[in-house]
Amino acid sequence: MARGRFILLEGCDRAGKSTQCAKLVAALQDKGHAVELCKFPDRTTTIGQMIHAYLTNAKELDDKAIHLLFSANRWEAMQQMKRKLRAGTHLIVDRYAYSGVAFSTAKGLDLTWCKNPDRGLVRPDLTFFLDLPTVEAEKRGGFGEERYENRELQEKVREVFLQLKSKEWVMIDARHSVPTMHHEILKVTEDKIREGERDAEFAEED
Ligand code: Z5A
Ligand code: MG
Repeated sequence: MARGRFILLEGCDRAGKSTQCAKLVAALQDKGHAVELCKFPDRTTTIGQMIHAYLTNAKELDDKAIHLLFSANRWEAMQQMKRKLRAGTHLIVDRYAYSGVAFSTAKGLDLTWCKNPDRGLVRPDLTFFLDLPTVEAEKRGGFGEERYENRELQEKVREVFLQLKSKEWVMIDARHSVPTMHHEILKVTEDKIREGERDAEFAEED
């Protein structure tokens, strides 16, 4: 059996990551795949509740302390994510370590220091980056409700994201409509899943 694929959707605020993750999970389920959604921060855990209190301005925390909590929130999910991938379940992941590094670096922390706590986490097989200019993000629902939702920081975050960009990232123009983005994301994801299945077949033949 092929290992599940780890498909990551990263990107700017309000770029439609959660919308596209939900549509991708539903479309893959309809096609008979075992697939689950993971979202970071996962606000349901004890660590996630601390992060939520910080993001909604109910709690103040040192910049380094909150950075480490975001990372710990990924580490606490790690064993379960690995188990699911080994069992053949595809994981659609809404934000991950790139968000951690982009936001904290934009706030002024050192880039290498920010990367260190996430070293060793399971790596995505495919990363989409949903790119949206901040002026467009501001026009979308809910912008401005949480701590980081202001233009100056969001512009810096986008700059760091683009600095982190690798040639493997699939860039998605998030100014496009929801169905247009979905069509592209689904196609590339299905290609990646087929590639994994083919690799597993070859491994069995060896
Ligand atoms: N953060 C961090 O600092 N460190 C970390 O390690 C991690 C995160 C993991 C909360 O994250 C904050 O945590 C975030 C980064 C930081 N800070 N900020 N800013 P979150 O993931 O919980 O944030 P969120 O509340 O889900 O917002 P989001 O991710 O920025 O939004 P989104 O998922 O990209 O967009 P959406 O919810 O799908 O859509 C937003 C709105 O736009 C909604 O009204 C949609 O109907 C609309 N929309 C969606 N797609 C479109 C298109 N294509 N056209 C027009 N309108 C659209
Ligand atoms: Mg979201």
